[in-house]
Amino acid sequence: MTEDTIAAIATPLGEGGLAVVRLSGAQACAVAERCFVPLGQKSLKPSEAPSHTIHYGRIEREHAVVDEVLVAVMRAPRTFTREDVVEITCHGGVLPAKLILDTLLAVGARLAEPGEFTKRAFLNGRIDLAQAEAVTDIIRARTELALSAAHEQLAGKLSQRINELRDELMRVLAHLEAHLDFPDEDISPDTTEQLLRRLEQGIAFIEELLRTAPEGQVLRRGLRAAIVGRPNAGKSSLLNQLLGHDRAIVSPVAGTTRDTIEETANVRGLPVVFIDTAGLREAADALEEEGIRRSRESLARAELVLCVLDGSEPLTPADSHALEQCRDRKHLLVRNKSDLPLRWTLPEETKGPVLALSCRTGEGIEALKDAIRDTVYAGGLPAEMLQAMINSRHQDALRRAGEAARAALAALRRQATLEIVALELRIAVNAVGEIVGKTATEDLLDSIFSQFCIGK
Ligand SMILES: Nc1nc2c(ncn2[C@@H]2O[C@H](COP(=O)(O)OP(=O)(O)OP(=O)(O)O)[C@@H](O)[C@H]2O)c(=O)[nH]1
Ligand SMILES: [Mg+2]
Repeated sequence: MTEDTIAAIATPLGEGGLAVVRLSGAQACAVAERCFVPLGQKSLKPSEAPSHTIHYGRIEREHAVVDEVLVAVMRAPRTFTREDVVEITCHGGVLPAKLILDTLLAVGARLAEPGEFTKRAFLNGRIDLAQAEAVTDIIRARTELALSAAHEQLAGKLSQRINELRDELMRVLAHLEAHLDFPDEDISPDTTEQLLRRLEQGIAFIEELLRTAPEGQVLRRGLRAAIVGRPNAGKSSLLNQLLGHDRAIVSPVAGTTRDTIEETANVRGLPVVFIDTAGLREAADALEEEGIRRSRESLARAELVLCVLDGSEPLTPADSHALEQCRDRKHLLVRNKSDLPLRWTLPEETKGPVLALSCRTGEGIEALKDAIRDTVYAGGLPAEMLQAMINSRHQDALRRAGEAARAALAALRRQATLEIVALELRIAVNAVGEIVGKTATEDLLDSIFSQFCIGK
């Protein structure tokens, strides 16, 4: 199938040292050749250049110089897209890259759609769908842990598990279908027993993968942690400590923070979005009232609540109110100002440990970071599952697969006709296949690749 040759700027728009314009397709070398003039002693025309070599020269358009460049020539199939790829490295800055792109479009290339290079890598069988998604995860990773998880996915760790699961379900299905072809032969009780066991194992594995979803989500988009408590408890001081710089205003005036402040920090490899909020109390004016309303909103949306109490003063009704607000939420109780004498103990009914710390001296902050990490990994995910953290699309597909597989299991147990069992099992196999793109509709592909940036 002859596809057109696509081109796009692969680096962010803006001033920089270098920029890269990328070409991919059967005509990549021919298109580059129409505007590239080799200059170096050993520089060659792209069509004559051996694969994986770099050539110095100029891009020209109608005999006018566009920019001085290096051209990398990479021939199929050892390229990202498995097609011929030419990468033109030019001076950084908005104009050089844009003018080179315009020139390439004028001499026969087509502007690439978002994600089209990666889509070609997928369509040409170089990577599967889960690996293609890992490319976006790598680009968007905000911590090293998130990055290494994305690299595992790109390397195929998740795909391998998904393929094993699908193969296993397929084998059960093949067995059933063989029986469907010979309806006179009854399926033996032994065989049924074996099929039941294999289905149960498949379902257990689906459930294990589903349990990685929360961790996967946290790594991809960060954990939302709201810092709440009464005015002056030290919420803004805690935010600043966790971020490592003075982001929020701190003052002895109760009601200093009026608006919510969001900032992301790297906590033991997890991206955590901390939200400092206005102190919870009876509002003194309309402005504070709005601030408190926003605090409550943040509290409602947070996945973790850090409830800050001031250890140096007796608890007030406002503290009890804050404690009440987070009782049914995943939360950590923080007793701040441990550099001052402790003036209270918590009532019996307040469950969970209290982390003592001081935002003034920094004492206890590291322990709090450990505690935040533990709230995410408290489920005790086995280490090998960290290599296979699913995203929400995988989660949706696995839920459907699990449902169908359970229906198949139930049908087999109650000795329903094998057609029904096979029907459910086929739904499960297809749903699992969606994850790696073995059964992917055009719509699904569009929705995945349209989320990519142009040039990737
Ligand atoms: N001694 C001591 N003082 C602290 C500590 N943490 C905060 N403070 C002081 O407590 C006061 C209030 O701190 P903030 O961080 O502004 O408190 P807040 O909870 O954000 O207050 P609002 O924004 O008004 O709700 C400031 O004067 C801080 O310097 C601490 O660990 N020890
Ligand atoms: Mg504050």
